[in-house]
Amino acid sequence: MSSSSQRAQIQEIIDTTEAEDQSSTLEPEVDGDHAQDGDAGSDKPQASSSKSKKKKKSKAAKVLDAVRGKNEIPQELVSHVVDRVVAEHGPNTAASNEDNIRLALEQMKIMDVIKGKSGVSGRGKKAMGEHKFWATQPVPQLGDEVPPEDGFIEPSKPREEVRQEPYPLPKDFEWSILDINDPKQIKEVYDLLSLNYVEDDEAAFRFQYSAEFLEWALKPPGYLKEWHLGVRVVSNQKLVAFISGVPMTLRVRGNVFRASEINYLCVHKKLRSKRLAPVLIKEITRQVNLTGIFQAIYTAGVVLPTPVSTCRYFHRSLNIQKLIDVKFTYVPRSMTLARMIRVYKTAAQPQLSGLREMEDRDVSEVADLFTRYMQRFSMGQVMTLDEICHQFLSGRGRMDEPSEHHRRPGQVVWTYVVEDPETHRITDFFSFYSLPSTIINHPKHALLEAAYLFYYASDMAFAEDSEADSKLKKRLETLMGDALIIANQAKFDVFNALTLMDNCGFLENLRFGAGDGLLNFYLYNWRTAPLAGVSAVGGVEPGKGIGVVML
Ligand code: MYA
Repeated sequence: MSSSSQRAQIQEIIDTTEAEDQSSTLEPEVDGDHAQDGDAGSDKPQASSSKSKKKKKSKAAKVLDAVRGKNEIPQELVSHVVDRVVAEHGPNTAASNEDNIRLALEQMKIMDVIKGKSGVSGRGKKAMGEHKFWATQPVPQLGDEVPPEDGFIEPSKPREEVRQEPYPLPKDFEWSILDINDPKQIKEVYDLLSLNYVEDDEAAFRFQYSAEFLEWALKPPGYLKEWHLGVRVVSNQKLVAFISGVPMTLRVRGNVFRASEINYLCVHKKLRSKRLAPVLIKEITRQVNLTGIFQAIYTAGVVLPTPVSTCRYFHRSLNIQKLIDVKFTYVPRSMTLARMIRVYKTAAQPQLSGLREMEDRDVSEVADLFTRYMQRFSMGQVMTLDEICHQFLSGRGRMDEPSEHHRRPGQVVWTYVVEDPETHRITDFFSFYSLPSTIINHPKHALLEAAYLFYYASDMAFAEDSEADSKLKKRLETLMGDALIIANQAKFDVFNALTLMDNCGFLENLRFGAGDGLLNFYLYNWRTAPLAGVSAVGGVEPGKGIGVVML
């Protein structure tokens, strides 16, 4: 980026922050002026909902033509749905009428665009010229051809050629390297994220990463404190923006390299749309480059140039009554609440014999199983023993304090192994982590307790007979069935999983439902052909392109 365009960006931040400065604090507040600033969200529902309604109307008007015009629902899709409906409900229902089905599909498509899940021209893409920042970065640009070979986009530089001084911030702001070992500073990150981090489209739920979770996620072996980067207001030292990276080894198809996993990019709601995010991204890139690393992986709900894969969230309801109360789910017309509760009830105890919590003594066997299993996927994380230990054990919570409902104080990750009762070998393992969401402005419930499927493996994948595939599918179904039982015992309300790894094979039978949310995977400064996520790519089945789970 040229220094003059960079100056223009900084100027934009200076202009807006001068206004902020007069109010001296940066607490979120909603007022008319603020809404006109293009603030992306607010704590007060009236302001944000009236704003999003405005957006919805104009989008809806644009989209009707697109959906009804050349983007018609294909006849094959309509026929396929008719066949499914007839098979399930018989031929003589209103639901099996072809016109009704076409109309319903059109409405679903319109709703997708209105909710921002897809753009008029596809998946929320902006025209390339509109990505002023991303157009300058070493990432594949939207519409680029599939690369003939994998490799970097820009070559690595020697340390002395990497920019030595931090990128400038407006005069009222300063960079701050956060010390995650200091409980006060981790609490500051927690406070920033819990009020300003990712929300759903309707601003009903917002991720609430706990301080213990952040400590676990931000301190894997070899972490660098310089990659925990904050922006503070000079006058009162308030933390108003954050971005982080952690080191990891990534395999993309046949190439293995050191990379940075970038996460928790967050700008305070009052400083949105001021082009601060690009400055944070450039500064973390500089910090990462200074350590000799030039590649990164990151995920986002938004479509940027250019996803290497896209996965869909699936949700397995556990606490039906609460999920209905908070409108996370609803009782379908064909069901009653009582029946729904019955259908989603999990068994009282796990089913697999030999299932137990992972312990320190299991690390090398789990590492071996993990490494072999991850070869199934086009892209995966390569982990050392220390990393296995960190990812699966260090977030177990305080071992010396009593646990309640299968949850220790401070526990963020649950890892279970299956020990063969005869050979005592570890044949399988699974893990999930706790990531609750604040339920915004709900009179009764404050927190949605969500478990997210993390890594797993089964040695059934290495069976050599012709039945191996279906045996693995069955085994994973049982294994994940037990994960659901444990999550239910630990009082999670919902269990979430993405369409990655081998997940697509068990989601439906275990009664996961497709969610609204898509998660895009990105690689920085690395070119490779698209990887199978929500859909199959080049003969690779859905999910099997992605073997990296980002926290
Ligand atoms: S994903 C989670 C992101 N966080 C949230 O969604 C929390 C709530 N939202 C916010 O805090 C703000 O809206 C954020 C943007 C901070 C997201 N990733 O400052 P702006 C581009 C990348 O005016 P704001 C996660 O943590 C946008 O397209 N870029 O916007 C992974 C535009 O560029 P362009 C994003 O709304 C992060 C520009 O920023 C994202 O005030 C991976 C606008 O800037 C996004 N999620 O702030 C980061 N959202 O004009 C990349 C918007 O070109 C890492 N933008 O379209 C890259 C690798 C770096 C290391 C490399 C090492 C080798």
